[in-house]
Amino acid sequence: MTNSLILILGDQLSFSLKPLVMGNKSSDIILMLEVEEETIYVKHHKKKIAFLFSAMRHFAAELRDQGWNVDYVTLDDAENSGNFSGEVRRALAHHTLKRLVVTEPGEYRVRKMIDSWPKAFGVSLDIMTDHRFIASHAEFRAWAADRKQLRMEYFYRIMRRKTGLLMNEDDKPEGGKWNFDSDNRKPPKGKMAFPEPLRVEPDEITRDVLGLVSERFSDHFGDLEPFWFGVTQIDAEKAFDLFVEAALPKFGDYQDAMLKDQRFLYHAVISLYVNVGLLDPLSICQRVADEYRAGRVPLNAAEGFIRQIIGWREYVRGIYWLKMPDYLDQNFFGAVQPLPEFYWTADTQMACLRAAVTQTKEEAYAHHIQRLMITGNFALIAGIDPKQVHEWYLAVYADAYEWVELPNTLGMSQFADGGLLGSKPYASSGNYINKMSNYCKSCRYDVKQKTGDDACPFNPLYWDFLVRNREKLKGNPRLGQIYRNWDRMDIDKQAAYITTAKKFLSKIR
Ligand code: FAD
Ligand code: DLZ
Ligand code: SF4
Repeated sequence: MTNSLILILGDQLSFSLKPLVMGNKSSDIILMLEVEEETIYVKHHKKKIAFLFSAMRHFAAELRDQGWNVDYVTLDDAENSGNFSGEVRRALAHHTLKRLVVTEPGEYRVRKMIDSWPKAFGVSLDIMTDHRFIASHAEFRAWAADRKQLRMEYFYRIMRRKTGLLMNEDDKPEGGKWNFDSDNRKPPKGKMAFPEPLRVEPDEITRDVLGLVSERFSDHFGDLEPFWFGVTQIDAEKAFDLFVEAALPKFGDYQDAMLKDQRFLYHAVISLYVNVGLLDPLSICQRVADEYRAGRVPLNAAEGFIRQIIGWREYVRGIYWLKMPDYLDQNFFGAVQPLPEFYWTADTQMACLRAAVTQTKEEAYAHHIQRLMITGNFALIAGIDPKQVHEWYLAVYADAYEWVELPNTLGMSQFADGGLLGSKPYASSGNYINKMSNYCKSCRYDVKQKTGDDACPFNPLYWDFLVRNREKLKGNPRLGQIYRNWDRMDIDKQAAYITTAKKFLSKIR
């Protein structure tokens, strides 16, 4: 093989990458780049930048230990041009190489950039499949091709069969059902003990990165310290072990629960590691299936976890690559309101939103139901421009990369694709939040009040959203009963809902 420049992107920190397995340590050069453009195309949370840079630097050091020749460009390198294209051009010239090898990138934007390089730089380019995913783009396209509705559940069954995870010898799902979601909706009750995710003390490499981030990104959202994320494969595996031992048995039962003083509950807090390659998705699912077979975790927990990874995670990636680039501009409801300032400041009297945003600011983490039913739900029913909502989610979470964030935000949470991902919008009144959390107990608003100045804003906004978008939603069979309830409502009550909603909306605008 000719000598090659092997580019490894920030979310490709896996030793199993095909270019690494196939490359030649004595003749190839690995290129890793810290570039300004990637940090500011949305202004990422400080903790997210620090996590990525430190994980990249640790990975580069491990590659060097393994005997690779690594060209690592730091952000503060005086020659750094600030973007992938400029740095690849510089490296090709500097190392006098004519062949470039990359693993397919996660994001469409980066793919377009890479596709332009052979012509721009006069090199041959080999884009290798990212085998860390279970379904290839071609497989997903083939599955999607002859379907009117692309429901995750059916795709998930194919992934179960393909991987053999939680399958019996006769090719039937373990426990006789594919999905135990209905067992995963217990509200939090009484005194419960919660494990904490692994916290890793920053080492010298991380401390250097923290210095750099604090100096260069002081105007970005979020608290840089305390910084406790793991930054190596070993750290990530320890974090996963801790989750499996301490939280996984209850993961299923309380997946939808929310508590004011418990930020992680029984969630894994591993998405940031999986998404950059420090944990392998299939291996962790195999481990969870083994735990079930050994009788250490119940089926609803094991199935619930595996579904998130080989179901949802693979499915949203498939949707992203199927629908980009048009997907970015979807806005089914024509929502145009700006993102309220409290998404950045947490300065709101709504206790649920205050808690979710404060936690996001401090940890660069919120669990799924906070993202979907608090920040997402509010943006949906308040009519916020879905692109602004998307850019917020992409910036503020340590695990956010467009391929996974966009379908979750624009599709699942904002219904901006008109129902490709979900059969109905995830819109709810305060009642759902009150049932699944303890936020309402300490809120200035009253969740039981439907209208007036003290009413929980989710209550009138919920109806205002449905009424405002009736033309678009009236054909949805899952909303028929809800619209009938509205139509049966006393006209004064209807008017009070709409007036309260409009008054609230004008206040936050
Ligand atoms: P757990 O609840 O413990 O779940 C275990 C794992 O399953 C996660 O680590 C993750 O890898 C996977 N997973 C769970 N749900 C999903 C999902 N819907 N899509 C993809 N993977 C999933 N996840 C991201 O990884 N990056 C994002 O940018 C992202 N943005 C989101 C935006 C919105 C509006 C919503 C509603 C969800 C988003 N999710 C995103 C999905 C989910 O919220 C996170 O994966 C999860 O909260 C991560 O925390 P955890 O590791 O504790 O997950
Ligand atoms: C998100 C991110 C950031 C903040 N910085 C870098 C970087 O400096 N270098 C890098 O290789 N990748 C970075 N990333 C990830 C990329 O933006 C991009 O999301 C992935 O490469 C997916 O295509
Ligand atoms: Fe949120 Fe409404 Fe409950 Fe307050 S009362 S915490 S705004 S759901």
